[in-house]
Amino acid sequence: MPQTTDRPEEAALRDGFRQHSSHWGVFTARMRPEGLEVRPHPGDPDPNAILENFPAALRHEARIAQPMVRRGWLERGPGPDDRRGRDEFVPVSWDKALELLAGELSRVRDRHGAGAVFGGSYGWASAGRFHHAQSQVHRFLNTALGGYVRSVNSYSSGAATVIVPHILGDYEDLTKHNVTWEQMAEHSDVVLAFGGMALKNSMVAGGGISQHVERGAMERARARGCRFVLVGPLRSDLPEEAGAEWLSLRPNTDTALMLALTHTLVAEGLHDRAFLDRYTTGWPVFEDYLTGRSDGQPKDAAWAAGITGVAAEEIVALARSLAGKRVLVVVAHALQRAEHGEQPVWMGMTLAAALGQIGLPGGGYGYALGAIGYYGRRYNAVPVPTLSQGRNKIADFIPVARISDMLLNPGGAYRYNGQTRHYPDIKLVYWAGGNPFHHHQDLNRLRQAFSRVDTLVVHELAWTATARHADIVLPCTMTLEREDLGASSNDPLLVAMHKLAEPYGQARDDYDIFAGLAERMGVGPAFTEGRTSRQWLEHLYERTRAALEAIGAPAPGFEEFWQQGTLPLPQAPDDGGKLRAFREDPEANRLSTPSGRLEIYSETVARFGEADCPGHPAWLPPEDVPRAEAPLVLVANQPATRLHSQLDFGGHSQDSKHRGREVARMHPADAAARGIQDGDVIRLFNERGACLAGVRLDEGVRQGVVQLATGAWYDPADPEEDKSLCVHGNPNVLTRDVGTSNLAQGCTGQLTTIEVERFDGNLPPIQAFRPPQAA
Ligand SMILES: Nc1nc2c(c(=O)[nH]1)N[C@H]1C(S)=C(S)[C@@H](COP(=O)(O)OP(=O)(O)OC[C@H]3O[C@@H](n4cnc5c(=O)[nH]c(N)nc54)[C@H](O)[C@@H]3O)O[C@H]1N2
Ligand SMILES: Nc1nc2c(c(=O)[nH]1)N[C@H]1C(S)=C(S)[C@@H](COP(=O)(O)OP(=O)(O)OC[C@H]3O[C@@H](n4cnc5c(=O)[nH]c(N)nc54)[C@H](O)[C@@H]3O)O[C@H]1N2
Ligand SMILES: [Mo]
Repeated sequence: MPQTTDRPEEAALRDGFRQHSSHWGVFTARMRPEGLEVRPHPGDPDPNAILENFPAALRHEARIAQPMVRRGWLERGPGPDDRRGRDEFVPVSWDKALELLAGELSRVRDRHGAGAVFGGSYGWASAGRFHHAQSQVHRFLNTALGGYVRSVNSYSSGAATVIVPHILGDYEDLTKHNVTWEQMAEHSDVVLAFGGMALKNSMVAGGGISQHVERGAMERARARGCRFVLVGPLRSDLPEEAGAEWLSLRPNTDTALMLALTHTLVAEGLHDRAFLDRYTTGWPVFEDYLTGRSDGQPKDAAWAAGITGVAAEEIVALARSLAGKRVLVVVAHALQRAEHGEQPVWMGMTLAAALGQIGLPGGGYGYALGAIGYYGRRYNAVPVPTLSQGRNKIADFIPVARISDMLLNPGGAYRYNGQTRHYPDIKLVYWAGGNPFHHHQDLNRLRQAFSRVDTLVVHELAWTATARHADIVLPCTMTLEREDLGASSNDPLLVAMHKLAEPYGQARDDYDIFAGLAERMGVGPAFTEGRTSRQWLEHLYERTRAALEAIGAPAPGFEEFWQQGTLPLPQAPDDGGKLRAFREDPEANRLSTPSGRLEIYSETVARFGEADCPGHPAWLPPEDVPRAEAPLVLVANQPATRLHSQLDFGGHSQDSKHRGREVARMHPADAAARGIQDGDVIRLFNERGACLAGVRLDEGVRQGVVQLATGAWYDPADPEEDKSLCVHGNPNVLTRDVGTSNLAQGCTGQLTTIEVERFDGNLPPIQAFRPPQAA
């Protein structure tokens, strides 16, 4: 029996539970004959049900048991081949697989140079800081080849990452060291949330967190009298306890609404002129645009009503109600994952500036607050462990979401952040820790793109569509099968991630796979530095330990930490970061923009001369708008029951499916017009592709909108066919593969236009989780 004096953690550890961590939270678990038993961290006020995907996933047949090589590649050697994703696989030994791959890497390096290898390898992989697949693959390619073509920015925030340095300063300062949940609970009068702050999203945090704090904070703010206004197409984007007013608008029209709110403030003299004068640059140019002096069109409420579908009176009333209040303007990542995604980011900042609250506690601009669990918190006072990736001698890169463009147009020109660049000629693509068949748009085009390379190498723990399209598939362990260190820069706990189970089949750690390859390529010691995995953990831990010791905090040696299972990390004060300091003294604490101020007009951006991203925030009508053949807007947002595509075969994710398919939601009126009933299976389609999904009718979905989360594994009815129907519900067969603009070239996967119909045919089986045929 546990003694009552035990910390709950200690009691749990004594019962055979071991500490571990994941992007969906810290937990303890133990292996039993009946399977894995998982318990969330006892200190977590709002534990995450996504943890429930682990038990069924651990030994699921979707796991990859042994190295495999695609038959066509094995028989005919490297080269472009449209059999990828259609061919059989031949099981091979590890020795054979590593020998083949070491030979192919050397061939490509010697014949074409490291600049012909794409090692961007975008993806979330797993939470441990050492077995971090992306760091491992980059370190390996740097060591073995001298470098690789990388990718920059993210699918999360492709547009924001590029525009924010021009207009506000450091992106991390804005997202990770700014307005916190604590400040909101205590100070905000109004939270105006564009795209909301759904609790399902903040349940996830890269590197893992021990406490999910969002739910309590919104409750406390509301109890104090804070008003929440949700702007967006789905009522569920703010939790019930926020008690939010729901302002439903047409997707991708927020910039027009923000302009009209600002217009009303200016027209009625309610904007904060003193703030604009002291802290911003370029307001007069923008004001000419806002009032219509420069283009003849005032961006007033009547104008915006026609674009957004929100009544003019409602816009005016909202604007008036904001003036003089401690307002926090929140803009979700989702808004910038769309055509002209730079504009809502820029206009959100401009609206917040006009309200004059930037830099005050609980006020100003909370870009992406609530999107991920590590935003809106205090920063740790000590660095967390990270693996060095070495030096990449290849300067070439692509904006991450331009992967298909790159593979389909070697040498082709494109614009990015003021430059004209050219796509490299890629022969070999190496992926470890990501799933392009989850994250990329227009999957039928991606299939074509992957058919152009000589060789596609994938390390995976399960048979994702990406693994199925590879030439060489190397099975890796999942996090539960190895030791690691779990930590995030904004969570006060370092976690000793203990091994909970033996590797599945012949799976190996990414590190061991790369160490074996490095040895065969004559660079073994340079890659491993002579360390075992355990020795690496001790080595990486030391940096954090030394930093703790330096500030006089408890700094146990590795063994003690490892037995203890967790180590508290001190945090920096909740001081509002650079924006607070800037407000207090804009001369001493200049922002890192060219002017040192918030740039409402940017000379730099104007000089780039892009029609799709002018020198100040502007309403730019999107190309992809509802029309006769595609009258509905698809919102392809983040899934509640898993992280992206990870462990879609796990219990919690599977429980959320309907007749085995992902569930879409639509308004009852749109359904009735198409003879669709709750619980039917529907076909969603447009000129790029089609997929099936179960359907739920929901009045919390704006009319004209269909919501289908990402993450159902791509499952073509007939892989031999081009544009085959995805029978499972992956929305990326429908989305468009175009950049946000010539400025950022970010991902635009959140929205597209579609039609839907009831599916009355025989329901094709779900095959995505069955291992492919082995020869
Ligand atoms: N339409 C549309 N598309 C989107 C989005 C959207 O809003 N709409 N959102 C985008 C966003 S924000 C993101 S971040 C991306 C996410 O895209 P990804 O990060 O690519 O998605 P994940 O499913 O997390 O892929 C991680 C993969 O790593 C594997 N993995 C886990 N652990 C390990 C490991 O230790 N080693 C190796 N080798 N592999 C491992 C998992 O099995 C999984 O297949 O998707 C983007 N795509
Ligand atoms: N459970 C879970 N949580 C996650 C993830 C996950 O896979 N699962 N992924 C994580 C990752 S990597 C990221 S980057 C973040 C992403 O964070 P976000 O991009 O913010 O998350 P989404 O759920 O894609 O979108 C949030 C909401 O924005 C709304 N929206 C879409 N278009 C518009 C629009 O034009 N205007 C307005 N006003 N609203 C719009 C949609 O209704 C949608 O539900 O989420 C993280 N959190
Ligand atoms: Mo993301």
